[in-house]
Amino acid sequence: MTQNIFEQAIKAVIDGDVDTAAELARRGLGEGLDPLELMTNGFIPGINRVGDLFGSGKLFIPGLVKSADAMQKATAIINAAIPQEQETVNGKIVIGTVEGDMHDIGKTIVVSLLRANGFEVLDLGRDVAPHRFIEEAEKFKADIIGSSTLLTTTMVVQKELEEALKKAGLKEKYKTIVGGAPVTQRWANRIGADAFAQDAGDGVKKVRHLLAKLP
Ligand code: B1M
Repeated sequence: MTQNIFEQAIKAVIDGDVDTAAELARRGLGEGLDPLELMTNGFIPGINRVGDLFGSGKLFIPGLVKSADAMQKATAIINAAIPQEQETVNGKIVIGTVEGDMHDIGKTIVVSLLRANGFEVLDLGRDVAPHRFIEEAEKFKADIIGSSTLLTTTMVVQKELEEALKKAGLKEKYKTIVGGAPVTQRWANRIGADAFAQDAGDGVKKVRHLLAKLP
């Protein structure tokens, strides 16, 4: 039964079927499935398959956009169902997708899970320039700046953010965390980011570690 719903979710995303994706998200939650499990075993493998099809020239932009719409609809329904921690914990994070990059599905899942764990999060959305991450972090009195990127061509903006922080004399003030499909621990080390997270759950874990290191 559960396996069946995961398979249907994968198919709905590949087909770019927004209504079915939404219905499956609601049905899965209604049947008591854990929101993250539904995402991890159903919708995320679906959009990853779409990425593979697109990458190998078997799917084109209109199909990619339809699948992204189905994924976004399901993600919005599932994110809204993640139980929220009532008490806020100490820790403020500004997070965004870097300049030049419009991919925000994964970043939005990370934001939801951080909020669900009681962190205060300012979501800057997508296409965020390094100077804006810094300005918003200053205004929000953030502890951590998180950046996401899905394009290999925009990974460099994460490096520019580190450089901008150093130039402004703020590198010691903020911890930084980087993520996104092409991002690795090796990349984080190379650019001087304080942490890398593989997925949303890992993001929560790494944010906790970073906060524990703050003075
Ligand atoms: Co685009 N796209 N796309 N796309 N797209 C990729 C990334 C691509 C790999 C597809 C492919 O070719 N196989 C490819 C990039 C290739 C490369 O860079 N080498 C690509 C391309 C080429 C493009 C365009 C250039 C296509 C074109 O127009 N010719 C264009 C770029 C536009 C732009 O940004 N300037 C484009 C556009 C789009 C859509 C708009 C149609 C849509 C995005 C819609 C949206 O996000 N609102 C889209 C989609 C959906 C994808 C794929 C298929 C799926 C991305 C996704 O949502 N994954 C993607 C293929 C792929 O990645 N497999 C692809 C699901 C999501 C849950 O995972 O984002 O990795 P992810 O997030 C994870 C972790 O990475 C981590 O946690 C998340 C949850 O587990 N994580 C963090 C992410 N951020 C984090 C931050 C953290 C911590 C963890 O701390 C701060």
